[in-house]
Amino acid sequence: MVTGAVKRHHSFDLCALMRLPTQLTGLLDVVCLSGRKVRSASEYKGVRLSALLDVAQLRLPHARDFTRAYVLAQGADGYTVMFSWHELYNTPIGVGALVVYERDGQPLTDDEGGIGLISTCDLRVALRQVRALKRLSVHLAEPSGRQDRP
Ligand SMILES: Nc1nc2c(c(=O)[nH]1)N[C@H]1C(S)=C(S)[C@@H](COP(=O)(O)O)O[C@H]1N2
Ligand SMILES: [Mo]
Repeated sequence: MVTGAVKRHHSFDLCALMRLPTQLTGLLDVVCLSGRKVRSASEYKGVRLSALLDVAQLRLPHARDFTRAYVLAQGADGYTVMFSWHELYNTPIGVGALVVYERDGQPLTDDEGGIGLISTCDLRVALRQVRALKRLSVHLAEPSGRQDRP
């Protein structure tokens, strides 16, 4: 489930997720870009996306390459959203970026894949909500006209 530029290609099933420190969202309106409210949930339960990355550990050619690292989160249907390392570790977005497995005290339905992702601090939450989360992959953005370092 966590692949790419990481030291440990780690697969988190529901049990493994439940062993990590949990976080609850509180009341959350899931609104699409159009302003349409997809749903209103009183609570999601999950773990921080950054906690999963901490377990997998970034694999970087140079220590400072985390500055150009980003994560793609992909659903079973291919729907993909992106988070930068900075967002996750250096802005409030990271505090609210959760891999979730429960909504309103109930496990996510099979249709939702049992595991999802939600970015609760986004202005419009529905866009970076991934149903049926299948894969997190870590990448390094390639700067154009890059000079070789000594
Ligand atoms: N896997 C997956 N997640 C997705 C989408 C999708 O097409 N596939 N669409 C997004 C969009 S645009 C919206 S508005 C919400 C819709 O939420 P729902 O499908 O949980 O009702 O899901 C988001 N997450
Ligand atoms: Mo949407």
